[in-house]
Amino acid sequence: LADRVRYPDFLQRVMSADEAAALIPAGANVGMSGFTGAGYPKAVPLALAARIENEHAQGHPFRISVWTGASTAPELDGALAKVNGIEMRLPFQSDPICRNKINSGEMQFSDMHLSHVAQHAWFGFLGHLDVAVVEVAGVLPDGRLIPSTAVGNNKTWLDLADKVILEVNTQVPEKMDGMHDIYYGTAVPPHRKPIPMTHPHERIGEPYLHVDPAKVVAVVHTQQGDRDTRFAAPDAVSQKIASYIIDFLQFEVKQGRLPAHLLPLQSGVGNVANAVLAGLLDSPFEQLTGYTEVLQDGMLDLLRAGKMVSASATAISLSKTALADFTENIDFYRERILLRPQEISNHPELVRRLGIIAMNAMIEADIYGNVNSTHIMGSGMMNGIGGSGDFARNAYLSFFVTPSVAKDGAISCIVPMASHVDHTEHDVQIIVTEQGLADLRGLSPTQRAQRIIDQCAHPDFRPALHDYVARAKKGASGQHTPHLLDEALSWHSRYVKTGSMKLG
Ligand code: 0RQ
Repeated sequence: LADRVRYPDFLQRVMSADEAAALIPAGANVGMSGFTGAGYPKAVPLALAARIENEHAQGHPFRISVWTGASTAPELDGALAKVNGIEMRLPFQSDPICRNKINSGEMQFSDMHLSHVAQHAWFGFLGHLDVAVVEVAGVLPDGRLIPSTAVGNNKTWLDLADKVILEVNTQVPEKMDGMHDIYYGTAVPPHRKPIPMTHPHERIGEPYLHVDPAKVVAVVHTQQGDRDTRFAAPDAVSQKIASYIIDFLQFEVKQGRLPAHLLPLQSGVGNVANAVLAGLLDSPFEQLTGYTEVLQDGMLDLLRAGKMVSASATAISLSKTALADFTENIDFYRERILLRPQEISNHPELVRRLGIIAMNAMIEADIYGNVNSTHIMGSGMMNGIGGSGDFARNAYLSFFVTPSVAKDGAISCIVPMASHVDHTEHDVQIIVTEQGLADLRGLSPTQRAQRIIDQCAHPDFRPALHDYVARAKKGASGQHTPHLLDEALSWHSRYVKTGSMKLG
Protein backbone atom coordinates (compact mmCIF):
# COMPACT_ATOMS: atom_id res chain seq x y z
CA LEU A 1 0.00 0.00 0.00
CA ALA A 2 2.93 2.35 0.68
CA ASP A 3 3.63 2.35 -3.10
CA ARG A 4 0.21 3.84 -3.70
CA VAL A 5 -0.17 5.99 -0.59
CA ARG A 6 2.90 8.21 -0.83
CA TYR A 7 1.68 10.83 1.66
CA PRO A 8 3.16 9.45 4.87
CA ASP A 9 0.54 10.86 7.25
CA PHE A 10 -2.20 8.87 5.53
CA LEU A 11 -0.35 5.61 6.23
CA GLN A 12 -0.94 6.33 9.93
CA ARG A 13 -4.68 6.37 9.25
CA VAL A 14 -4.91 2.97 7.54
CA MET A 15 -7.57 0.82 9.20
CA SER A 16 -10.07 -1.95 8.47
CA ALA A 17 -13.36 -1.30 6.68
CA ASP A 18 -15.20 -2.13 9.92
CA GLU A 19 -13.23 0.48 11.85
CA ALA A 20 -13.84 3.06 9.12
CA ALA A 21 -17.57 2.26 8.96
CA ALA A 22 -17.78 2.85 12.71
CA LEU A 23 -16.88 6.50 12.04
CA ILE A 24 -20.12 7.08 10.12
CA PRO A 25 -22.91 8.21 12.46
CA ALA A 26 -26.58 7.29 12.13
CA GLY A 27 -28.52 9.94 10.22
CA ALA A 28 -25.45 11.13 8.31
CA ASN A 29 -25.52 12.40 4.75
CA VAL A 30 -22.80 10.39 3.06
CA GLY A 31 -21.33 11.25 -0.36
CA MET A 32 -19.94 8.14 -1.99
CA SER A 33 -17.96 7.71 -5.17
CA GLY A 34 -19.34 5.59 -7.99
CA PHE A 35 -20.81 6.09 -11.42
CA THR A 36 -22.56 3.32 -13.43
CA GLY A 37 -20.80 0.50 -11.70
CA ALA A 38 -17.36 2.13 -11.75
CA GLY A 39 -15.16 3.63 -9.04
CA TYR A 40 -17.52 2.89 -6.13
CA PRO A 41 -16.14 2.05 -2.66
CA LYS A 42 -15.93 -1.74 -2.34
CA ALA A 43 -15.44 -2.34 1.40
CA VAL A 44 -16.79 0.42 3.68
CA PRO A 45 -20.44 0.28 2.47
CA LEU A 46 -20.48 -3.49 3.06
CA ALA A 47 -19.03 -3.05 6.54
CA LEU A 48 -21.54 -0.28 7.22
CA ALA A 49 -24.40 -2.53 6.08
CA ALA A 50 -23.26 -5.20 8.56
CA ARG A 51 -23.10 -2.58 11.31
CA ILE A 52 -26.58 -1.28 10.48
CA GLU A 53 -27.99 -4.82 10.52
CA ASN A 54 -26.47 -5.34 13.94
CA GLU A 55 -27.87 -2.03 15.27
CA HIS A 56 -31.33 -2.90 13.92
CA ALA A 57 -31.15 -6.32 15.60
CA GLN A 58 -30.65 -4.50 18.89
CA GLY A 59 -33.63 -2.27 18.18
CA HIS A 60 -31.58 0.84 17.40
CA PRO A 61 -32.72 2.90 14.42
CA PHE A 62 -29.87 3.49 11.97
CA ARG A 63 -30.16 4.87 8.47
CA ILE A 64 -28.04 7.16 6.35
CA SER A 65 -28.64 9.16 3.19
CA VAL A 66 -26.51 8.13 0.25
CA TRP A 67 -25.45 10.55 -2.46
CA THR A 68 -23.34 9.25 -5.33
CA GLY A 69 -22.40 10.04 -8.90
CA ALA A 70 -24.88 7.62 -10.47
CA SER A 71 -25.57 3.88 -10.06
CA THR A 72 -23.10 1.73 -8.12
CA ALA A 73 -23.14 -2.02 -7.49
CA PRO A 74 -24.54 -4.71 -5.16
CA GLU A 75 -21.75 -4.03 -2.63
CA LEU A 76 -23.05 -0.51 -2.13
CA ASP A 77 -26.67 0.09 -3.13
CA GLY A 78 -27.71 -3.54 -2.83
CA ALA A 79 -26.07 -4.13 0.56
CA LEU A 80 -27.31 -0.92 2.20
CA ALA A 81 -30.84 -1.20 0.76
CA LYS A 82 -31.12 -4.83 1.85
CA VAL A 83 -30.64 -3.92 5.52
CA ASN A 84 -33.03 -0.94 5.24
CA GLY A 85 -30.05 1.31 5.82
CA ILE A 86 -30.89 4.06 3.35
CA GLU A 87 -33.20 6.93 4.25
CA MET A 88 -32.69 9.02 1.10
CA ARG A 89 -30.89 7.98 -2.08
CA LEU A 90 -29.85 10.35 -4.86
CA PRO A 91 -29.36 10.98 -7.80
CA PHE A 92 -29.60 7.68 -9.78
CA GLN A 93 -29.69 3.95 -9.05
CA SER A 94 -30.24 0.74 -10.97
CA ASP A 95 -29.98 -1.90 -8.26
CA PRO A 96 -32.92 -4.35 -8.06
CA ILE A 97 -33.08 -4.37 -4.23
CA CYS A 98 -32.85 -0.59 -4.10
CA ARG A 99 -35.55 -0.29 -6.76
CA ASN A 100 -37.88 -2.59 -4.80
CA LYS A 101 -37.40 -0.59 -1.60
CA ILE A 102 -38.13 2.65 -3.47
CA ASN A 103 -41.23 1.19 -5.10
CA SER A 104 -42.54 -0.29 -1.87
CA GLY A 105 -42.23 3.13 -0.25
CA GLU A 106 -39.58 2.02 2.27
CA MET A 107 -36.89 4.29 0.90
CA GLN A 108 -36.90 7.85 -0.43
CA PHE A 109 -35.31 8.58 -3.78
CA SER A 110 -34.63 11.99 -5.27
CA ASP A 111 -34.28 11.56 -9.03
CA MET A 112 -32.02 14.37 -10.27
CA HIS A 113 -30.31 15.54 -13.44
CA LEU A 114 -26.73 14.35 -12.96
CA SER A 115 -25.26 17.76 -13.80
CA HIS A 116 -27.36 19.36 -11.05
CA VAL A 117 -26.09 17.29 -8.15
CA ALA A 118 -22.77 19.03 -7.43
CA GLN A 119 -24.18 22.51 -7.75
CA HIS A 120 -27.23 21.72 -5.64
CA ALA A 121 -24.91 20.39 -2.96
CA TRP A 122 -22.84 23.61 -3.17
CA PHE A 123 -25.97 25.78 -3.04
CA GLY A 124 -26.96 23.99 0.17
CA PHE A 125 -30.16 22.62 -1.37
CA LEU A 126 -29.47 19.04 -0.24
CA GLY A 127 -28.47 19.72 3.35
CA HIS A 128 -25.06 19.29 4.96
CA LEU A 129 -22.63 16.63 3.77
CA ASP A 130 -21.21 14.85 6.79
CA VAL A 131 -18.97 12.15 5.36
CA ALA A 132 -17.35 11.33 2.00
CA VAL A 133 -16.37 7.76 1.13
CA VAL A 134 -14.30 7.91 -2.03
CA GLU A 135 -12.36 5.29 -3.95
CA VAL A 136 -9.02 6.47 -5.34
CA ALA A 137 -6.15 4.83 -7.23
CA GLY A 138 -3.46 6.39 -5.06
CA VAL A 139 -2.17 9.38 -3.11
CA LEU A 140 0.72 11.63 -4.26
CA PRO A 141 3.51 12.68 -1.85
CA ASP A 142 1.79 16.07 -1.44
CA GLY A 143 -1.56 14.50 -0.48
CA ARG A 144 -3.38 15.00 -3.79
CA LEU A 145 -5.43 12.03 -4.93
CA ILE A 146 -5.20 9.98 -8.14
CA PRO A 147 -8.82 9.36 -9.14
CA SER A 148 -10.15 5.89 -9.93
CA THR A 149 -12.29 4.62 -12.84
CA ALA A 150 -15.01 7.21 -12.19
CA VAL A 151 -14.78 10.85 -11.19
CA GLY A 152 -18.50 11.53 -10.70
CA ASN A 153 -19.13 13.99 -7.87
CA ASN A 154 -15.95 13.13 -5.95
CA LYS A 155 -14.46 16.62 -6.17
CA THR A 156 -17.59 18.05 -4.55
CA TRP A 157 -17.87 15.35 -1.86
CA LEU A 158 -14.18 15.80 -0.91
CA ASP A 159 -14.59 19.58 -0.71
CA LEU A 160 -17.87 19.65 1.21
CA ALA A 161 -17.72 16.73 3.66
CA ASP A 162 -16.61 17.19 7.26
CA LYS A 163 -14.90 13.79 7.31
CA VAL A 164 -13.32 11.83 4.46
CA ILE A 165 -12.79 8.08 4.24
CA LEU A 166 -10.54 7.01 1.36
CA GLU A 167 -10.59 3.55 -0.16
CA VAL A 168 -7.31 3.04 -1.99
CA ASN A 169 -7.95 0.34 -4.56
CA THR A 170 -4.65 -1.17 -5.69
CA GLN A 171 -6.37 -3.12 -8.44
CA VAL A 172 -7.09 0.07 -10.38
CA PRO A 173 -4.28 0.32 -12.95
CA GLU A 174 -1.58 2.67 -11.70
CA LYS A 175 -1.20 3.90 -15.22
CA MET A 176 -4.59 5.60 -15.07
CA ASP A 177 -2.57 8.43 -13.52
CA GLY A 178 -2.88 11.26 -16.04
CA MET A 179 -6.20 10.20 -17.58
CA HIS A 180 -8.30 12.61 -15.50
CA ASP A 181 -9.12 16.27 -15.94
CA ILE A 182 -10.48 17.82 -12.76
CA TYR A 183 -11.75 21.34 -13.26
CA TYR A 184 -11.65 23.55 -10.17
CA GLY A 185 -13.01 26.66 -11.89
CA THR A 186 -16.61 26.11 -10.87
CA ALA A 187 -17.90 28.81 -8.56
CA VAL A 188 -21.42 29.55 -7.44
CA PRO A 189 -23.44 32.45 -8.89
CA PRO A 190 -22.89 35.37 -9.12
CA HIS A 191 -19.20 34.51 -9.46
CA ARG A 192 -19.39 32.00 -12.31
CA LYS A 193 -17.10 32.28 -15.32
CA PRO A 194 -17.45 30.62 -18.73
CA ILE A 195 -16.02 27.09 -18.77
CA PRO A 196 -13.01 27.35 -21.09
CA MET A 197 -13.60 24.33 -23.33
CA THR A 198 -14.15 24.50 -27.07
CA HIS A 199 -13.07 20.98 -28.12
CA PRO A 200 -14.15 17.68 -26.54
CA HIS A 201 -10.57 16.60 -25.87
CA GLU A 202 -9.39 19.90 -24.42
CA ARG A 203 -7.87 19.71 -20.94
CA ILE A 204 -9.18 22.47 -18.73
CA GLY A 205 -8.19 21.21 -15.27
CA GLU A 206 -5.59 19.04 -13.57
CA PRO A 207 -5.13 15.28 -13.25
CA TYR A 208 -5.68 15.10 -9.46
CA LEU A 209 -8.30 15.63 -6.78
CA HIS A 210 -7.58 17.83 -3.77
CA VAL A 211 -8.48 17.02 -0.21
CA ASP A 212 -7.73 18.80 3.04
CA PRO A 213 -5.53 16.13 4.71
CA ALA A 214 -6.88 17.09 8.13
CA LYS A 215 -10.33 15.81 7.13
CA VAL A 216 -9.11 12.32 6.16
CA VAL A 217 -10.13 10.14 9.10
CA ALA A 218 -9.54 6.72 7.54
CA VAL A 219 -7.69 5.02 4.70
CA VAL A 220 -8.90 1.55 3.74
CA HIS A 221 -7.05 -0.76 1.38
CA THR A 222 -9.08 -2.67 -1.23
CA GLN A 223 -8.09 -4.67 -4.28
CA GLN A 224 -11.25 -5.61 -6.05
CA GLY A 225 -12.34 -4.78 -9.58
CA ASP A 226 -15.45 -2.86 -10.60
CA ARG A 227 -18.72 -4.60 -11.46
CA ASP A 228 -18.49 -6.59 -14.70
CA THR A 229 -20.83 -4.62 -16.99
CA ARG A 230 -21.77 -7.20 -19.59
CA PHE A 231 -23.53 -6.54 -22.86
CA ALA A 232 -25.70 -8.83 -24.88
CA ALA A 233 -24.54 -9.15 -28.48
CA PRO A 234 -26.69 -6.66 -30.43
CA ASP A 235 -30.03 -8.33 -31.31
CA ALA A 236 -32.11 -7.71 -34.45
CA VAL A 237 -34.13 -4.93 -32.80
CA SER A 238 -31.06 -2.98 -31.62
CA GLN A 239 -29.34 -3.50 -34.95
CA LYS A 240 -32.32 -2.06 -36.81
CA ILE A 241 -32.47 0.96 -34.50
CA ALA A 242 -28.73 1.47 -34.98
CA SER A 243 -29.00 1.24 -38.77
CA TYR A 244 -31.76 3.89 -38.94
CA ILE A 245 -29.65 6.26 -36.85
CA ILE A 246 -26.57 5.73 -38.98
CA ASP A 247 -28.52 6.23 -42.25
CA PHE A 248 -30.01 9.38 -40.80
CA LEU A 249 -26.61 10.75 -39.79
CA GLN A 250 -25.28 10.07 -43.30
CA PHE A 251 -28.26 11.89 -44.76
CA GLU A 252 -27.66 14.86 -42.49
CA VAL A 253 -24.02 15.04 -43.62
CA LYS A 254 -25.18 14.99 -47.27
CA GLN A 255 -27.63 17.77 -46.55
CA GLY A 256 -24.85 19.86 -45.03
CA ARG A 257 -26.45 19.89 -41.61
CA LEU A 258 -23.64 17.88 -40.00
CA PRO A 259 -19.87 17.94 -40.62
CA ALA A 260 -18.27 14.87 -42.23
CA HIS A 261 -16.77 13.69 -38.93
CA LEU A 262 -20.11 14.36 -37.20
CA LEU A 263 -20.17 16.14 -33.84
CA PRO A 264 -19.21 14.70 -30.43
CA LEU A 265 -21.34 11.67 -29.58
CA GLN A 266 -23.12 11.04 -26.29
CA SER A 267 -24.50 7.60 -25.81
CA GLY A 268 -26.72 6.40 -22.97
CA VAL A 269 -26.25 3.11 -21.19
CA GLY A 270 -27.60 -0.28 -22.20
CA ASN A 271 -27.69 -2.69 -25.06
CA VAL A 272 -29.29 -0.46 -27.69
CA ALA A 273 -26.79 2.31 -27.05
CA ASN A 274 -24.00 -0.21 -27.33
CA ALA A 275 -25.47 -1.54 -30.61
CA VAL A 276 -25.49 1.97 -32.11
CA LEU A 277 -21.81 2.33 -31.30
CA ALA A 278 -21.16 -1.15 -32.73
CA GLY A 279 -22.99 0.00 -35.88
CA LEU A 280 -20.70 3.02 -36.17
CA LEU A 281 -17.75 0.63 -36.22
CA ASP A 282 -18.90 -0.68 -39.60
CA SER A 283 -20.07 2.72 -40.87
CA PRO A 284 -18.10 4.95 -43.25
CA PHE A 285 -17.62 7.62 -40.54
CA GLU A 286 -14.06 8.45 -39.50
CA GLN A 287 -12.36 10.64 -36.88
CA LEU A 288 -15.35 10.62 -34.58
CA THR A 289 -15.21 12.14 -31.11
CA GLY A 290 -17.08 11.18 -27.95
CA TYR A 291 -18.36 13.53 -25.24
CA THR A 292 -20.44 11.35 -23.01
CA GLU A 293 -20.89 10.39 -19.38
CA VAL A 294 -20.13 6.67 -19.40
CA LEU A 295 -17.55 5.12 -21.64
CA GLN A 296 -18.70 1.57 -22.39
CA ASP A 297 -17.38 -1.28 -24.52
CA GLY A 298 -18.80 0.16 -27.77
CA MET A 299 -16.83 3.39 -27.48
CA LEU A 300 -13.66 1.55 -26.49
CA ASP A 301 -14.00 -0.53 -29.67
CA LEU A 302 -14.33 2.65 -31.75
CA LEU A 303 -11.18 4.08 -30.16
CA ARG A 304 -9.20 0.89 -30.67
CA ALA A 305 -10.27 0.65 -34.32
CA GLY A 306 -9.16 4.24 -34.91
CA LYS A 307 -12.71 5.26 -35.87
CA MET A 308 -12.91 7.55 -32.87
CA VAL A 309 -10.01 9.87 -32.08
CA SER A 310 -10.91 10.85 -28.52
CA ALA A 311 -13.52 10.28 -25.84
CA SER A 312 -14.40 12.35 -22.80
CA ALA A 313 -16.53 10.85 -20.00
CA THR A 314 -16.88 10.78 -16.25
CA ALA A 315 -16.62 6.99 -15.86
CA ILE A 316 -15.34 3.89 -17.59
CA SER A 317 -17.78 1.03 -17.23
CA LEU A 318 -16.59 -2.05 -19.07
CA SER A 319 -17.15 -5.76 -19.43
CA LYS A 320 -14.37 -8.02 -18.20
CA THR A 321 -13.05 -8.57 -21.72
CA ALA A 322 -13.00 -4.88 -22.56
CA LEU A 323 -11.35 -4.14 -19.22
CA ALA A 324 -8.55 -6.57 -20.02
CA ASP A 325 -7.96 -4.76 -23.32
CA PHE A 326 -8.12 -1.37 -21.58
CA THR A 327 -5.54 -2.43 -18.99
CA GLU A 328 -3.21 -4.02 -21.52
CA ASN A 329 -3.27 -1.04 -23.87
CA ILE A 330 -3.57 1.67 -21.27
CA ASP A 331 -0.83 3.87 -22.79
CA PHE A 332 -2.82 4.00 -26.04
CA TYR A 333 -6.09 4.77 -24.26
CA ARG A 334 -4.55 7.37 -21.92
CA GLU A 335 -3.77 9.53 -24.96
CA ARG A 336 -7.38 9.36 -26.09
CA ILE A 337 -9.57 9.27 -22.97
CA LEU A 338 -10.28 12.04 -20.47
CA LEU A 339 -12.34 11.48 -17.33
CA ARG A 340 -13.92 14.57 -15.83
CA PRO A 341 -16.29 15.48 -12.98
CA GLN A 342 -19.90 14.83 -13.98
CA GLU A 343 -20.77 18.51 -13.59
CA ILE A 344 -18.41 19.02 -16.59
CA SER A 345 -19.12 15.85 -18.61
CA ASN A 346 -22.84 16.71 -18.48
CA HIS A 347 -22.66 20.49 -18.38
CA PRO A 348 -25.44 22.16 -20.39
CA GLU A 349 -23.11 25.02 -21.39
CA LEU A 350 -20.64 22.55 -22.91
CA VAL A 351 -23.27 20.27 -24.43
CA ARG A 352 -24.70 23.31 -26.24
CA ARG A 353 -21.31 24.75 -27.24
CA LEU A 354 -19.80 21.50 -28.50
CA GLY A 355 -23.00 20.56 -30.35
CA ILE A 356 -23.43 17.07 -28.97
CA ILE A 357 -25.31 14.31 -30.78
CA ALA A 358 -27.26 12.77 -27.89
CA MET A 359 -28.64 9.22 -28.03
CA ASN A 360 -30.62 7.95 -25.06
CA ALA A 361 -32.97 5.08 -24.39
CA MET A 362 -36.49 5.56 -23.06
CA ILE A 363 -39.35 3.59 -21.59
CA GLU A 364 -42.12 5.16 -23.65
CA ALA A 365 -42.97 8.17 -25.79
CA ASP A 366 -46.37 9.60 -26.49
CA ILE A 367 -47.78 10.50 -29.87
CA TYR A 368 -46.75 14.13 -29.39
CA GLY A 369 -43.14 13.27 -28.52
CA ASN A 370 -43.07 13.58 -24.74
CA VAL A 371 -40.66 10.99 -23.37
CA ASN A 372 -40.76 8.93 -20.20
CA SER A 373 -37.31 7.56 -19.28
CA THR A 374 -37.96 6.62 -15.69
CA HIS A 375 -41.40 5.39 -14.66
CA ILE A 376 -43.25 2.13 -15.15
CA MET A 377 -47.00 2.71 -15.57
CA GLY A 378 -46.67 6.21 -14.18
CA SER A 379 -45.84 5.11 -10.64
CA GLY A 380 -42.89 2.75 -10.27
CA MET A 381 -39.29 3.95 -10.56
CA MET A 382 -36.96 2.14 -12.95
CA ASN A 383 -33.52 3.80 -12.61
CA GLY A 384 -33.76 7.56 -12.84
CA ILE A 385 -33.32 10.31 -15.41
CA GLY A 386 -29.54 10.13 -15.13
CA GLY A 387 -27.81 12.38 -17.61
CA SER A 388 -30.37 12.05 -20.37
CA GLY A 389 -31.96 15.42 -19.62
CA ASP A 390 -28.62 17.22 -19.37
CA PHE A 391 -27.90 16.16 -22.92
CA ALA A 392 -31.34 16.03 -24.55
CA ARG A 393 -32.34 19.64 -24.00
CA ASN A 394 -29.01 21.13 -25.03
CA ALA A 395 -27.85 18.77 -27.76
CA TYR A 396 -27.39 19.62 -31.44
CA LEU A 397 -29.42 16.52 -32.22
CA SER A 398 -31.35 14.55 -29.64
CA PHE A 399 -32.40 10.94 -30.32
CA PHE A 400 -34.59 8.78 -28.08
CA VAL A 401 -34.69 5.07 -28.81
CA THR A 402 -36.76 2.09 -27.67
CA PRO A 403 -38.13 -1.17 -29.03
CA SER A 404 -41.72 -0.41 -30.19
CA VAL A 405 -43.19 -2.92 -27.71
CA ALA A 406 -42.27 -4.35 -24.30
CA LYS A 407 -43.29 -7.46 -22.33
CA ASP A 408 -43.70 -9.73 -25.36
CA GLY A 409 -45.86 -7.25 -27.19
CA ALA A 410 -48.33 -6.57 -24.35
CA ILE A 411 -47.10 -3.00 -23.95
CA SER A 412 -46.86 -0.37 -26.67
CA CYS A 413 -43.92 1.96 -26.09
CA ILE A 414 -45.77 4.57 -28.15
CA VAL A 415 -48.86 5.61 -26.17
CA PRO A 416 -51.55 8.31 -26.38
CA MET A 417 -50.17 10.12 -23.34
CA ALA A 418 -46.90 9.37 -21.51
CA SER A 419 -47.62 8.17 -17.98
CA HIS A 420 -44.72 10.34 -16.73
CA VAL A 421 -42.68 12.96 -18.58
CA ASP A 422 -38.93 13.39 -18.20
CA HIS A 423 -38.22 14.98 -21.58
CA THR A 424 -40.89 17.26 -22.94
CA GLU A 425 -41.81 17.44 -26.62
CA HIS A 426 -39.52 20.50 -26.80
CA ASP A 427 -36.44 18.42 -25.96
CA VAL A 428 -37.08 15.47 -28.24
CA GLN A 429 -36.10 15.75 -31.90
CA ILE A 430 -35.88 12.22 -33.20
CA ILE A 431 -37.61 9.03 -32.02
CA VAL A 432 -36.38 5.66 -33.22
CA THR A 433 -37.78 2.14 -32.81
CA GLU A 434 -37.12 -1.01 -34.83
CA GLN A 435 -40.13 0.09 -36.95
CA GLY A 436 -38.44 3.25 -38.14
CA LEU A 437 -37.23 6.76 -37.38
CA ALA A 438 -39.44 9.80 -36.83
CA ASP A 439 -37.71 13.12 -37.48
CA LEU A 440 -39.80 15.60 -35.53
CA ARG A 441 -37.79 18.76 -36.15
CA GLY A 442 -39.93 21.71 -37.03
CA LEU A 443 -43.24 19.87 -36.79
CA SER A 444 -46.41 20.83 -34.91
CA PRO A 445 -47.93 18.38 -32.38
CA THR A 446 -50.50 16.95 -34.82
CA GLN A 447 -47.83 16.52 -37.50
CA ARG A 448 -45.60 14.85 -34.92
CA ALA A 449 -48.38 12.43 -33.96
CA GLN A 450 -48.84 11.33 -37.57
CA ARG A 451 -45.13 10.74 -38.03
CA ILE A 452 -44.51 8.98 -34.72
CA ILE A 453 -47.42 6.59 -35.22
CA ASP A 454 -46.54 5.82 -38.84
CA GLN A 455 -42.78 5.48 -38.36
CA CYS A 456 -42.34 4.16 -34.84
CA ALA A 457 -45.44 2.43 -33.43
CA HIS A 458 -45.78 -1.34 -33.72
CA PRO A 459 -48.36 -2.40 -36.36
CA ASP A 460 -50.39 -4.11 -33.59
CA PHE A 461 -51.02 -0.71 -31.97
CA ARG A 462 -50.94 1.63 -34.98
CA PRO A 463 -54.68 1.52 -35.83
CA ALA A 464 -55.71 2.19 -32.23
CA LEU A 465 -53.33 5.15 -32.04
CA HIS A 466 -54.64 6.62 -35.30
CA ASP A 467 -58.18 6.06 -34.05
CA TYR A 468 -57.34 7.90 -30.81
CA VAL A 469 -55.97 10.90 -32.71
CA ALA A 470 -58.97 10.98 -35.08
CA ARG A 471 -61.43 10.96 -32.20
CA ALA A 472 -59.36 13.47 -30.20
CA LYS A 473 -59.47 15.81 -33.19
CA LYS A 474 -63.25 15.74 -32.88
CA GLY A 475 -63.68 15.60 -29.14
CA ALA A 476 -60.83 17.66 -27.62
CA SER A 477 -61.35 21.13 -26.25
CA GLY A 478 -58.36 22.45 -28.24
CA GLN A 479 -56.90 21.43 -31.56
CA HIS A 480 -53.22 22.20 -30.95
CA THR A 481 -52.47 19.04 -28.96
CA PRO A 482 -55.78 17.17 -29.07
CA HIS A 483 -56.37 14.77 -26.18
CA LEU A 484 -59.35 12.86 -24.81
CA LEU A 485 -58.66 13.42 -21.13
CA ASP A 486 -60.79 10.52 -19.92
CA GLU A 487 -59.03 8.12 -22.23
CA ALA A 488 -55.46 9.42 -22.50
CA LEU A 489 -54.05 7.10 -19.81
CA SER A 490 -56.50 4.24 -20.38
CA TRP A 491 -53.84 2.13 -22.12
CA HIS A 492 -51.79 2.12 -18.93
CA SER A 493 -54.71 1.41 -16.63
CA ARG A 494 -55.79 -1.42 -18.94
CA TYR A 495 -52.31 -2.94 -18.67
CA VAL A 496 -52.35 -2.65 -14.88
CA LYS A 497 -55.78 -4.35 -14.74
CA THR A 498 -55.43 -6.97 -17.49
CA GLY A 499 -51.71 -7.40 -18.20
CA SER A 500 -52.06 -6.00 -21.71
CA MET A 501 -52.57 -2.63 -23.37
CA LYS A 502 -54.52 -4.36 -26.14
CA LEU A 503 -58.30 -3.99 -26.27
CA GLY A 504 -60.25 -7.22 -25.89
O1 0RQ B 1 -37.91 -4.79 -17.94
O2 0RQ B 1 -36.12 -6.41 -17.68
O3 0RQ B 1 -38.24 -6.60 -16.33
O4 0RQ B 1 -38.26 -7.05 -18.81
O5 0RQ B 1 -38.05 -1.92 -18.80
O6 0RQ B 1 -36.05 -2.22 -20.75
O7 0RQ B 1 -35.74 -2.54 -23.19
O8 0RQ B 1 -34.18 -3.72 -21.55
O9 0RQ B 1 -34.13 -1.23 -21.97
O10 0RQ B 1 -32.09 -1.70 -20.48
O11 0RQ B 1 -32.04 -0.17 -22.52
O12 0RQ B 1 -33.25 0.47 -20.41
C1 0RQ B 1 -34.96 3.74 -20.33
C2 0RQ B 1 -34.78 2.04 -18.51
C3 0RQ B 1 -34.04 1.51 -20.85
C4 0RQ B 1 -32.67 3.06 -19.44
C5 0RQ B 1 -34.12 2.60 -19.77
C6 0RQ B 1 -39.17 -2.63 -19.31
C7 0RQ B 1 -38.56 -3.81 -20.03
C8 0RQ B 1 -37.42 -4.14 -19.10
C9 0RQ B 1 -35.74 -2.25 -19.41
P1 0RQ B 1 -37.60 -6.35 -17.66
P2 0RQ B 1 -34.98 -2.54 -21.91
P3 0RQ B 1 -32.76 -0.72 -21.36
C10 0RQ B 1 -26.94 7.73 -19.59
C11 0RQ B 1 -28.32 8.29 -19.76
C12 0RQ B 1 -32.64 6.65 -18.12
C13 0RQ B 1 -31.28 7.16 -17.79
C14 0RQ B 1 -30.50 7.59 -18.98
C15 0RQ B 1 -32.63 4.19 -18.45
C16 0RQ B 1 -36.94 -2.79 -18.63
O13 0RQ B 1 -32.04 3.48 -20.62
O14 0RQ B 1 -32.65 3.98 -17.26
O15 0RQ B 1 -30.96 7.70 -20.11
N1 0RQ B 1 -32.60 5.46 -18.94
N2 0RQ B 1 -29.24 7.87 -18.75
O16 0RQ B 1 -39.50 -4.84 -20.19
C17 0RQ B 1 -43.20 -0.88 -19.05
C18 0RQ B 1 -42.71 0.19 -21.08
C19 0RQ B 1 -41.44 -0.45 -21.08
C20 0RQ B 1 -41.14 -1.29 -19.99
C21 0RQ B 1 -39.44 -1.22 -21.37
N3 0RQ B 1 -43.05 1.01 -22.06
N4 0RQ B 1 -43.54 -0.05 -20.05
N5 0RQ B 1 -42.01 -1.50 -18.98
N6 0RQ B 1 -39.89 -1.75 -20.22
N7 0RQ B 1 -40.37 -0.43 -21.91
C22 0RQ B 1 -26.58 6.94 -18.35
C23 0RQ B 1 -26.65 7.63 -17.02
O17 0RQ B 1 -27.29 8.59 -16.87
C24 0RQ B 1 -25.94 7.12 -15.90
